[in-house]
Amino acid sequence: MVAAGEDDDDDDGDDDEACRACEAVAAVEEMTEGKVAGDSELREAFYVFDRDEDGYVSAAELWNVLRRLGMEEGARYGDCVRMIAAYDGDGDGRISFQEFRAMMENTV
Ligand SMILES: [Ca+2]
Ligand SMILES: [Ca+2]
Repeated sequence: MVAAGEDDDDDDGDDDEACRACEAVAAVEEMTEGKVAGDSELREAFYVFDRDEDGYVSAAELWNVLRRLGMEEGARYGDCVRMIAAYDGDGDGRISFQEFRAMMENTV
């Protein structure tokens, strides 16, 4: 038996959020020229996002970078918050380098 409402769920959001995350990943891939990035390349990309160099990428930092990359349409602040939340393994509201690396490895 198929649960009612399944279609509604599919229409509603998860794909969309994955797509937004892909934009961030695509931006990083562009920086690393589409290669599978090594640790040092990932770290470079990470510091592009980590504007204040505190070792974490916040939603505001992600938002800033995506806008600078010309993704104003796709990157609203609320979307960045959700993107961060999707990969924020320890729930502190920001992306550490380890979480960033996991994000890249998951989406590529
Ligand atoms: Ca930061
Ligand atoms: Ca975190």
